[in-house]
Amino acid sequence: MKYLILTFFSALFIQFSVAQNTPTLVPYKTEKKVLDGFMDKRFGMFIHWGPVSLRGTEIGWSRTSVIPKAEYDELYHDFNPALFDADVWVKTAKQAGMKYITITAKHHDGFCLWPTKFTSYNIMNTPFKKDVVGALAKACNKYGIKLCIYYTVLDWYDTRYPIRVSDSKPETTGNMVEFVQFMKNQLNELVTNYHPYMLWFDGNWESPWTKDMGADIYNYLKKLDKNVIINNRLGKGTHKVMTNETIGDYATPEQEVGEINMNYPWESCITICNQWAWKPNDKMKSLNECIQKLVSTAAGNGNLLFNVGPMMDGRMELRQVNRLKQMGAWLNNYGEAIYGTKGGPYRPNSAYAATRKGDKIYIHIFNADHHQISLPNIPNLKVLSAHFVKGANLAFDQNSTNINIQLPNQLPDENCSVIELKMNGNTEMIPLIEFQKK
Ligand code: JFZ
Repeated sequence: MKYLILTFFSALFIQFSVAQNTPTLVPYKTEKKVLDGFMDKRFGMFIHWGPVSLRGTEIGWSRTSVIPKAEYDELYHDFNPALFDADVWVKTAKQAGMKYITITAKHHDGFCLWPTKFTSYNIMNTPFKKDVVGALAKACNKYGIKLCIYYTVLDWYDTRYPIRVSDSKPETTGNMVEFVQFMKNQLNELVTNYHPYMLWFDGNWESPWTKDMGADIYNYLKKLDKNVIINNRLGKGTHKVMTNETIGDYATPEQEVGEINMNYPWESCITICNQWAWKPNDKMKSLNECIQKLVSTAAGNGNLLFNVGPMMDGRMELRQVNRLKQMGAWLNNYGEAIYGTKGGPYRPNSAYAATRKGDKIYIHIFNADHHQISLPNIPNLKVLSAHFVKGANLAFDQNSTNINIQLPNQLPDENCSVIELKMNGNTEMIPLIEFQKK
């Protein structure tokens, strides 16, 4: 009887404390200066990789729909990327002008690229037997690149997660209390062992995941490392913008350049080819498209997380590496107009984009079919000089409605030429202006 009463009261107490502890608010918030530092970086590398590269189908999503799941789940026994070299990946990112790398430590298929103690479905049980996340952390440290970790909240492999295939109804066999504890254990390993700069959550759209779970994880992580940056896919709602349902520090538009937004941080994730994971003969974006994505993102005041899917042997495709190097070569010339700048003051369009820093405005030209570029005037500021970045001075005139800049017959860069306008005062507070129609 005594025991029964005790059980009754402790059950009540547990109930009560669970209810009390359910965090609907996020008491911790990443400091603005930490987020500003992140946004100054502007360009990062997304890497989607795992045993699925043996088949060349999409990571996570092809399980069941393309590859029978019993077969998909056995692929890791064949995963032996003998030519994986973390230094080569990190050097490739560096040569591309990227400042951070985000690796899929765990995607929707549940496979873990680090030696986690909490599931045997991990890299140490492949013939490869090497800690991929650890090797990247070390190489990133060596080359001054920030390591970020992608970790999805859904897991179509682990039976504690109640949904087995993408959009089916929850099964009754799952247990989200146990699953969330498993996540915390794994996140604790990741944060403690690799000290990631940022965590990139995903998979929050399925019904077992709630906003409160997101807030609980956010607070848990912030207690482990108050400076770790967290994307907005930890709460609910759209990824594209920040809403009341959002938990996290910044918005994550996917496969599109985000809208210009000076109010909160954002990062577009876009693939260099079509698929996230490697696909043989996947269509690759032209250099022109790649540079436009990068410039339009920076001009909208956002970052670009540009995705590469390495092959099953551990190498990135040569044609993709070469494309990245071409982007790096462009950034070598025009990086001052990208890194550490703000977007605007003009709203980017398909012909022009703008960035600004201090008393400078950079005008990026994707295509100009006139010998003059005519910008709406900026009231109360005077143009002191105009010249191509790393190039010739340009004739200009300024009146109450326009700033007109004369262009040569041939622009210096075939993908995107950049003009620096030096103004007689700070440009960073200028409200958004529309470019005129060409
Ligand atoms: C997600 C992942 O599923 C994808 O594999 C990749 O990792 C990307 C960065 O993020 O993309 C999504 C997100 C949501 C849906 C589809 C793909 N959705 O709701 O259908």
